[in-house]
Amino acid sequence: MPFTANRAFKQAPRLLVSAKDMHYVAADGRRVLDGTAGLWCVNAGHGRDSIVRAIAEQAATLDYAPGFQMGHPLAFELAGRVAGLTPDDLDRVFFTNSGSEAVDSALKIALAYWKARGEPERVRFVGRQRGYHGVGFGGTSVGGIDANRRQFAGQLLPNVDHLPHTHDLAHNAFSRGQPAWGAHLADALETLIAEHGAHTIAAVIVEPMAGSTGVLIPPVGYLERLRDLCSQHGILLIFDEVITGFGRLGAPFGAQCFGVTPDMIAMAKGITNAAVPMGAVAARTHLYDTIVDAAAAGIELFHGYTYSGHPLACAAGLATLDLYAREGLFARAAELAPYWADAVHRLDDAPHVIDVRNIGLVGAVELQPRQGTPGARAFDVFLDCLEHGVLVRVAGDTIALSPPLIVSTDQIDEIVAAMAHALARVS
Ligand code: PXG
Ligand code: PLP
Repeated sequence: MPFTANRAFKQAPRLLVSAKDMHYVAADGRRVLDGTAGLWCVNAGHGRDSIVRAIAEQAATLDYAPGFQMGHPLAFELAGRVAGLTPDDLDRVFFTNSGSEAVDSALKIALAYWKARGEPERVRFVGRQRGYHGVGFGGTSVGGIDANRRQFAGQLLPNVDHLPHTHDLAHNAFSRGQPAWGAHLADALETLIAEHGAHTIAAVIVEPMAGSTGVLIPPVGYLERLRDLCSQHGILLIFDEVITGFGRLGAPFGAQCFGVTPDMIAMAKGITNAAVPMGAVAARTHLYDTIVDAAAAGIELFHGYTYSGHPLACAAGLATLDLYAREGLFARAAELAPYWADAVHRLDDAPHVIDVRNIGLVGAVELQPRQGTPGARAFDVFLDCLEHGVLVRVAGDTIALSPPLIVSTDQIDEIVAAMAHALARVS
């Protein structure tokens, strides 16, 4: 099982058998309120009729079309629709099947770009401590979660550096929205540039808001500083928006929420409301043009997946983007954000809590770890909430909350009440 304690799970399985709108139904028949949008991906809520219908109709019309040297219209239509949501000229879209594949594709596009530009020595990647960029060898290498790297440390990509993360409770505990402290941490890129030379650095990749590691919100001015340094030194900036894309922060992408435009965006999850697996990379037009124009006749980018632009995923994606627009869900997330902030910060004084942070429709409650057993207390909170009918997500000693964007204010209160009760009950 993926990222699961297999032995413990098989002793006491937790199974979900159906879902509609804001609720799952567990195998024992109990309804469970979804406080996590699945794994940050079901942004429009579950089992939405228009998406279900689009997938069913597509399966009956064109189940699969080869994507190598062939195409089908829906992939181009969806690429155009995604380009309509991305900032500036990030208008060239490459489809993958997951966020991990989107990240690895973005890293390869960066290398192909510099080779096409005649700067093949630009191969170095810079990630960030505590970053999560999926589980491919590229994503694992630029990622900065120790536990995810340790088992594979002997064979990760060479020429990778990591910026420091921005989480420091001495300075930014209990922030509402972006913390005021920490922009200077972006200056660590200057040290790496001084050490290796900008001419060796292909790209910097960061999550604008780090999700998996326990929700780290960028300090005011931090992303701007990274952008400035990258522009100054000709380094590509990649935002990994697998979680922050498609409305989670009250805008189509984190790039718009924070007002900082990268050169590529990796995305997945919410692109199809998770109904069919799909990811994508959006790149600035000149990246595409440079790679294509520099190539001899024939294939320009030696990269792609059997299921790139799969018809069912494209149908689900188009229906999903229609639904987001029809229901104004990105704007809805922005409108709910202040209510959400007030609600999650009611947990500031709950037992064991050492930090509460929020942005858009994301909240995080960080707990004092139990002596000698990191993560155990948070896991008990997760189990308690689940037992009482609310799904939350554990990342180390942090509980992450990220409900579908259709959540009601009553349901927000229900999620927070379940957390409060669980925190009062766990030891
Ligand atoms: N980048 C980022 C920023 C992600 O959050 C990936 C890449 C990889 O995507 P795929 O589709 O290959 O899983 C992710 C995925 C959690 C959790 O609970 C987060 C993710 C996946 C599963 C659980 O925080 N993020
Ligand atoms: N496109 C999609 C898919 C959306 O969900 C939204 C807003 O929720 C928008 C565009 C922007 O819509 P508006 O112009 O109403 O802000």
